Amino acid sequence: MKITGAKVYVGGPGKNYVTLKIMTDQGIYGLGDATLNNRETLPAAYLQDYLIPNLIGMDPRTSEDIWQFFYRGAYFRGGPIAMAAFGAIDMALWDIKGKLAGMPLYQLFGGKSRDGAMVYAHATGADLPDLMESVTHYIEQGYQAVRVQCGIPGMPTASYAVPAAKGGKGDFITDFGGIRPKTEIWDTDKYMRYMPNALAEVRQCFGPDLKILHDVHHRLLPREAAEFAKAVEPVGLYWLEDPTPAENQDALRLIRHHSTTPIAIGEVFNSIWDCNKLIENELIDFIRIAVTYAGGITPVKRIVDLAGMHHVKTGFHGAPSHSPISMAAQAHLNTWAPNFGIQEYLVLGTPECDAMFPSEHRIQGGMFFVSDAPGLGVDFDEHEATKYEYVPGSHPIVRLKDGTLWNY
Ligand code: GCO
Ligand code: MG
Repeated sequence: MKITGAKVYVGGPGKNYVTLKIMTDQGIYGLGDATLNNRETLPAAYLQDYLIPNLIGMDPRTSEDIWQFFYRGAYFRGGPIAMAAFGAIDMALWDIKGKLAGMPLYQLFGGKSRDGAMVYAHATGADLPDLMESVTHYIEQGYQAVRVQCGIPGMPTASYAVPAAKGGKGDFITDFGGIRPKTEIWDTDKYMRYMPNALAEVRQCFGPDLKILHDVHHRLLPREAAEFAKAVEPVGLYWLEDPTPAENQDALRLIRHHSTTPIAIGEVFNSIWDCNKLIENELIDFIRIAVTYAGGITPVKRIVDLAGMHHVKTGFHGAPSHSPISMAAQAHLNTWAPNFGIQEYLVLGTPECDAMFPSEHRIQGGMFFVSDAPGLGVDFDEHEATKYEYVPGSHPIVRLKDGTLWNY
């Protein structure tokens, strides 16, 4: 069996999805997602200029060797651009393998460990009452878990995932205003004073059963993160996400030493080497890796197994920048993983998105039910895709009030 060709498409309804289609001499094709939010043209170029010319003629069933060929063969290992490109190839090869076997991918991993996988949605508000409304909206749809973010009184600008004005939509992670970022102004003291009480009010309002998650989005220093994690202990968070950047990983011990609040980290990691120490030292409770920019199903499955040995559960990244293809790859892993925790799920089931990526996967009552179609179980309508063009966008940047650049 041979790969005869591959195409890359950039664009989509409201998002620049990077979609890879790998064709074979047996008529079976595989699909992969290389979307790297706000840098979409780069994995696409890597695929087009270097990887696809090498893929032609390879046997798609040798997915492990192909992964090693590209990863080791690059010499300069890792990085989000390369790993997103390898990730798309790997997903597409697993898709082909599943179609050849006539089985959904979860069967190739070891079968079902559960029927539905719990997902969480993003509730947000310009202020606390707005946030409460947003949480209510998701609870009414049957969600058992909700990530909560809200505006902070006196904060100079709206911050991560929060609308600027009441009633506004705030969960954007891409500003399509071009490649020059807009600026957010951040004040740690105001956040530290306000947010623990706001989270306590959410708990009080919705009772003990709701799983409440909160994303600090890398804004705190390790000591501040430890103080915050301790302060929110009575809330009983399901997780506290990215309390501090995970570059200096030893610093995370400070959080562990001062609190039992569960910690979720990993959405910006690209390989097992970014998280093996965090997992082995049991400094986190959830690993937030994504099958796109962590290099595909092959390496992520190894991370899931390592995590399982250390009581770390999965909580794969699922920001709206992921296409239904990588979300399906993660859904198959979620169906199998013995140490599954939760899945962030934000691919909005708009008619446009469903038309571009038809599938039988479904979300009901805050649970994701994977379809039994062979492979990933998602198709790609190339004709639909031609309706969309690449739109340049960027993440905001963050500054402190005195102008110092901070972490988005
Ligand atoms: C999340 C993330 C995202 C990121 C985004 C950046 O938890 O969903 O923090 O919202 O900001 O993926 O591209
Ligand atoms: Mg996050």
